[in-house]
This record gives sequence, C-alpha cells and structure tokens, in this order.
Amino acid sequence: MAISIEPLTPAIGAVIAGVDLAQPVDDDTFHAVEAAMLTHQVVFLRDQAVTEQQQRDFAARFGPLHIHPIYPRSDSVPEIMLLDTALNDLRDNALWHSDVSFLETPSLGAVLLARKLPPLGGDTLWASATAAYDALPDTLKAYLGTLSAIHDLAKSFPAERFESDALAAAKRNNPPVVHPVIRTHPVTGKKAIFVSEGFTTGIVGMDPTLAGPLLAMLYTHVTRPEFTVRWKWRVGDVAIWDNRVTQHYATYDYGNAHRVMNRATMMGDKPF
Ligand SMILES: O=C(O)CCC(=O)C(=O)O
Ligand SMILES: [Fe+2]
Repeated sequence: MAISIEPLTPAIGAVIAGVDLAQPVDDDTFHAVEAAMLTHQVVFLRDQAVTEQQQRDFAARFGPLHIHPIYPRSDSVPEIMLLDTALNDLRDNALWHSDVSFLETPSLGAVLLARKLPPLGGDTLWASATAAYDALPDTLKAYLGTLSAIHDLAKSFPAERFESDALAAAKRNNPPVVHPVIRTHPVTGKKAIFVSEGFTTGIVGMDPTLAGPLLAMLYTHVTRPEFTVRWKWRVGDVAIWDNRVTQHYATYDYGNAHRVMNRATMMGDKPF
C-alpha cells in the first residue's frame, strides 16, 4: 500500500496512511515517516494494533530510548512508559510542555499510542515552536537569541501528586538545567522557541519581575491557535512528534474516566 501524507494545518500536523507498525517496517517506509515528522512536527497514524515490543522497536529506529525517572513503565518492556489515569494523576500534562526539557539532553521525540480512551474528551494539542519563532519581529528574534532559560523537573511534578521517594530521587538526580531560549533544530536548521510553561522557571541573569512576563508572553505566543493542531484520539492511534520544536498539552476534561496511553521516548541531543 502506498504511503500518503495529509497535512492538517499549514503550521503543524499530518495524518499518514498506508503504514502498519505491526508489520516489519522497511527502511524506505521508516525514512518516509521520519521525513514527515521533520516536516510536519507531529504525525498521526490510525488503527495501529502494535504490541509494546513493536512500539519500542519502532521508536528505537529514531535513536536510543529514554526511561522516565517518575512515570511507571511496562513490566515487560521498560522503555514503554504508562500514562494511565488509574496509576497516576495526569493533570500535570494539561499544561503546555516540551517533554523532559529538565534534562541536559531533552528528548528527540516520542511515539505515543492510545490504548484506552474516555467516551469524550482527552484530546491532545501540539504547537509548532518554529512557526511561532518565524512570526516574531526580527528585533525580538535577535534579542531572544542572546538569552538562556532554566528548566526544572520540580515544576511539573508537584510533591502532593507524585510518590515522594521517586520524586525525591528524581529531583536529586535532575538538578535544574540551562538551555538557550531559541534552539536550532539539529537536522532542519530551523529555529524554535524553547521555553514552556511545563518546566521553564526563569531566564539566566534576569530578575523574575522581568523574566516572568517575558516568559508568559512567549508561552501565549507559541500556543496561538494558528500554530497548533488538536487531535481527537481513537484507540489504536499513534502520534509521533518532534519534541525539539513542539510543545503539547493533554486536555484533562474527562473527570474520572479511564484513559491509558503508552509512550516510547527517543533521546535527543543538547540544545544549541
Ligand atoms: O496523554 C497524552 O495525550 C499526552 C501526554 C504527554 O504529555 C506525553 O505523552 O508526553
Ligand atoms: Fe508530554
């Protein structure tokens, strides 16, 4: 079956048809998916009856995988992280973020599979931080290019909602890190705004009274509707996103309904 790629908005998102991740994926197909991810920043595949092993093995073609310091993982495939409302309070993903930016080397991207969904709600949104960067005035681009920001795991894992031993260890092992406010994509060379509400806590050398409003302005700008796509999940959908140049937001509008997602996370390199 031929692969087709249908963009969802001018800025971000595309649906890929004609790829079955439950079958062996040849190199040409993999590279077509990878190229679509680089172009559209998040891509969606319907009806993927993949096992945890197949999801892990496919994600590993993008690069080495990351094991999250806090979220639970599958017993049999530890690289599969479980986002299961029965295991964790997942309200903290209802905040715009780029995954694990609290690491020196945040993730390249992720492969996320919908396993169980609420009857209604639980959509996920992605925003293009390159489209947002491109829309800035040149003088602001130049100024932001001189700044670095602080990212801290503690901001998105409030002590009252996460098991204290794992959280305490994760905080010890992950002190705050510094990344450029504007990063350059290592493959496409595009520039992106790389601060997000989820993990950014300040700007290096700038008083919080100035840094706070400046960061708030950037968070609002990146997530303007023009730069976003909203996905309504069906069980078996897979999303693959480029975490270096996007932010995402998992809506929490489904009360006590059970929602289960499996994520494999690819390691990235140091932002520059
Ligand atoms: O549950 C979702 O839809 C996405 C959650 C999230 O932030 C992630 O998988 O990185
Ligand atoms: Fe996330």
